Amino acid sequence: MTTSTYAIAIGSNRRGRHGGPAAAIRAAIAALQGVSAVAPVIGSAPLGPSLRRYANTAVLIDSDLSPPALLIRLKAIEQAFGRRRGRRWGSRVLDLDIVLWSGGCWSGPGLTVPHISFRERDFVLGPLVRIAGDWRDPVSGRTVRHLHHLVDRARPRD
Ligand code: PH2
Ligand code: MG
Ligand code: MG
Repeated sequence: MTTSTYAIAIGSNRRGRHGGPAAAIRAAIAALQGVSAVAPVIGSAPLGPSLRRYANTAVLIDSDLSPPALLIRLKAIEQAFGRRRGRRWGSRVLDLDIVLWSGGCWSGPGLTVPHISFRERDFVLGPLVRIAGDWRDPVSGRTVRHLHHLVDRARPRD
């Protein structure tokens, strides 16, 4: 199978065996294979019920795996970091989400690529634009740079 590229969003808002959220993210990047680009780590306000702030970033990885095979790997890493199953959007030691795949779209049980809500999420697009601004979302036809511009402009400011 030919190698493809994935954009992976990484988030953490709970201490785990590696330390706080930023340390968990650094350790997760070290655990991933084929990393070709790493975005800066940002702090972000929680979206959803959790009260703890998140650390977020994004990476690009080259991989021969299909989207569902990669998802199995990502879930194994999440579990090795101490992630527990729990409330949807509850606080978590590590969240690894497939955002984009160079192969385009994938839809199967428990996995939709591109990620269904990445277009509205500043905490995904902010880091991602630093490493993949020209990547074109196959669903909307817009580049990551354009999508980031749209959420950034929509964000309320005081
Ligand atoms: N992830 C969620 C829900 N809410 N909020 C922020 N700021 N960052 C996240 O990574 C995040 C979230 C579900 O995966
Ligand atoms: Mg997520
Ligand atoms: Mg996830």
